[in-house]
Amino acid sequence: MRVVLSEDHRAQFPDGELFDGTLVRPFECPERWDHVVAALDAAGLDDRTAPDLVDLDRVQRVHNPAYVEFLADFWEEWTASGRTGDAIASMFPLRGLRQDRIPTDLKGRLGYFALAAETAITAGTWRAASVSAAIAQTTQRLVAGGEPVAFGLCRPPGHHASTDQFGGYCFLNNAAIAADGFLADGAERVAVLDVDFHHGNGTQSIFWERSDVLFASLHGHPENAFPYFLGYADEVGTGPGEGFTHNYPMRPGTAFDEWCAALDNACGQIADHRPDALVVSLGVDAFENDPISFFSLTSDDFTKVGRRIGALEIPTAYVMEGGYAVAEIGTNTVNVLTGHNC
Ligand code: SP5
Ligand code: ZN
Repeated sequence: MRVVLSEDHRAQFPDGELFDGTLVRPFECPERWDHVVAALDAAGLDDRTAPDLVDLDRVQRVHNPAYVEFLADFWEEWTASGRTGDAIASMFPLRGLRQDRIPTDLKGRLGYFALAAETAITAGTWRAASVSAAIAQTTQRLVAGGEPVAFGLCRPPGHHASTDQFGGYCFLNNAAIAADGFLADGAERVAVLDVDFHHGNGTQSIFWERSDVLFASLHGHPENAFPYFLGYADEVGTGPGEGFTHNYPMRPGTAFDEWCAALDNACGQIADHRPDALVVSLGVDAFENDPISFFSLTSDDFTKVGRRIGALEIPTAYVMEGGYAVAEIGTNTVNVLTGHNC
């Protein structure tokens, strides 16, 4: 299996994550990547490829150009204004406020484009996020070019990022960029399966009105879990997209039997869609010991997850999303990938 990765992810590591009233060391940290690479090594998955340069025209098929420009230019403007610390949004265009005006002031623009306050922008954010998107693009291209399956070790993750919002540790929606890339390369139908513990609100919103990209997500119920305001079972898409979004919210303590029944349903819906390609948002934070999540999948369960996805026999691009039990993230991720091929 081809693996696409880059050391440039290290540029994304803010000083802190806003958590329970204090700044804690970010859960989404560079060692996550190191543990995945170590597990890939141990499993003999050593066919490594560096990403091509990011294709920004394709990124802007998914993301608002003003948002991409904001991310690319933000840090220079932030430091030019005399600030030295990371940027954390604290005011958002919420209920009762104007959403049709983008402020000129930098903190106003920061809040306009932010989804959540836990995710800081730091000096290397654009570098890491744009290379992460490039990894998704290269992974997609390998699969479009005939590889049956490939893995993009994206960091930072992407599935919470919408067309014009960052948050949930995400800036550019790697999975959506890969899915759209397949369409740009001639696919008629694509599916995105999101097995990260958190609802893929960004991916859902990007494809909400479209019938060519089916989106299915298994996640902690929004009444109980981040991102809180999307991911209910009655969200099914709208207009031509109606019936092409499928949500499986599950309650605290959900174990593999229930989770896997949802996966089987989602896989059936994906098979019925007859996609030319599949993108998997591969978060492994459904793991029992994940520090910010509440499902109880075991490391062995992840092998069964990969086996079920592989049984679909659809050309598949895996992109890394979450997973914060750092010591086990590698084993859990590689178990999915090795399960896929057996
Ligand atoms: C890509 C991804 O997995 N993003 C997740 C973002 C979650 N950010 C908010 C974390 C808040 C965790 N609160 C959980 C309390 C546990 N006791
Ligand atoms: Zn997650």
